[in-house]
Amino acid sequence: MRQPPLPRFRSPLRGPWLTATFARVLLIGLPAVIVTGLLSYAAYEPRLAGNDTTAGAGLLRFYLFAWPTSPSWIYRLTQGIHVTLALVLIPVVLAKLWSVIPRLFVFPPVTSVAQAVERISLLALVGGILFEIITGVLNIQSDYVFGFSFYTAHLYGAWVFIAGFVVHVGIKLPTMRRALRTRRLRDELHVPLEATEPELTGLGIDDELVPRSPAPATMSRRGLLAVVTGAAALVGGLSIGQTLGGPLRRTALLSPRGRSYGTGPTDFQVNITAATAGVPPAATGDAWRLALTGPGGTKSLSRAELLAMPQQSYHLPIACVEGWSSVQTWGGVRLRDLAALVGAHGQQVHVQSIQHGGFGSVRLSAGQVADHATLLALTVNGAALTLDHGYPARMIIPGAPGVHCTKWVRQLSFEQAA
Ligand SMILES: Nc1nc2c(c(=O)[nH]1)N[C@H]1C(S)=C(S)[C@@H](COP(=O)(O)O)O[C@H]1N2
Ligand SMILES: [Mo]
Repeated sequence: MRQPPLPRFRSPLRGPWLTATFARVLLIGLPAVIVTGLLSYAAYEPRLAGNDTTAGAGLLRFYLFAWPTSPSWIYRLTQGIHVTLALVLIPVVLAKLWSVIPRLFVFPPVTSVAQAVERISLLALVGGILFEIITGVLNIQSDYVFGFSFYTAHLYGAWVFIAGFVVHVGIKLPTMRRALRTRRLRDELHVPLEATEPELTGLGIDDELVPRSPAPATMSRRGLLAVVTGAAALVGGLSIGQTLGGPLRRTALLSPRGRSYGTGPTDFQVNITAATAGVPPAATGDAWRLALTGPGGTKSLSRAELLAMPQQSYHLPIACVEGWSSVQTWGGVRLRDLAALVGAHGQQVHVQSIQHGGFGSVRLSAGQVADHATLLALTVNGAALTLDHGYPARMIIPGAPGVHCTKWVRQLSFEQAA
């Protein structure tokens, strides 16, 4: 017989129904976070050389499909959901962890093989989700404080978490459903503090969550649910503005890149400034030339020559992995027109920036090169690009993650699609 929890966990609110109530929210929300997260990985076009530098990823470097260029807001949507929903769910995750704390202290910890599997899956689940929350939040706060790559870490962490999540749901789904049948949420919302009693035991559902010697309630169950819901709504409310953009950007108080930047036509956020990227101002001056290479040879174009080519303009978003996005009107030359100048048709491209390292190099798929709206942008909102937004020229690719919209482009090498 397993020992019930230690007496120090005395909150009368803990119990299988409460845990199952949080679980139900996570069961709906977390799969959406997982799917949009895996889509975000796919959006990086990891099969193109150099785009995914995850060391030793092996099977984890999966390839889903060529990331589409249409609709142009696709990554803005998937990554907006990924970041905002994950942030909103943090209070629910913490509340659910709090509700099951006594389980961590049950002794002996393991009495059967099935239980050993459950315990290990819990380790992956809890460790994985805490790791993903910490790396994710630090990333959107632009604090790349760890000594490893965020992408690598968040991807490995995701697979550990997903494995734990799948096993946990498989084991616990029946328990959750039985526990949810023990009370109705609607009824519970009418129970005031004075009438708040511990959940019933002896129903054969997770008795160890219910305290043996409960303390008097200091908060009703509906009060706790209101606090958690309120916290989730607050986090969501202070974050969503960074994805929606426009005037709402000012409300994104939790997002460092979510607020306004500069004035005039180029008043929108800058991810990494030219100074931070180590782009020497001289390299972007009048001597700058764009180098093109392709099967038909090489070409070198000045900014004036680029401006003399047919110009297109499109209203397209930059959608960063960090969750923020901004939609601007970009003007410039079609990438496929540049490809044609060096005899490239149906080829992919290696984009290189003046910036060395960092996000200064990316490969775009043949589909991205061929899209009519993929631009080498020279202007934004009718004005010349500013240095921090990528002057003399930057990539703008519909539907792609912001990180592929390389700034300070110096070379475009068209190559045979892999
Ligand atoms: N050369 C270079 N290009 C870059 C980056 C960079 O650091 N270096 N940052 C990328 C990222 S992560 C994003 S989200 C967008 C942001 O564009 P913005 O700074 O104009 O808002 O630029 C992309 N292009
Ligand atoms: Mo980004």
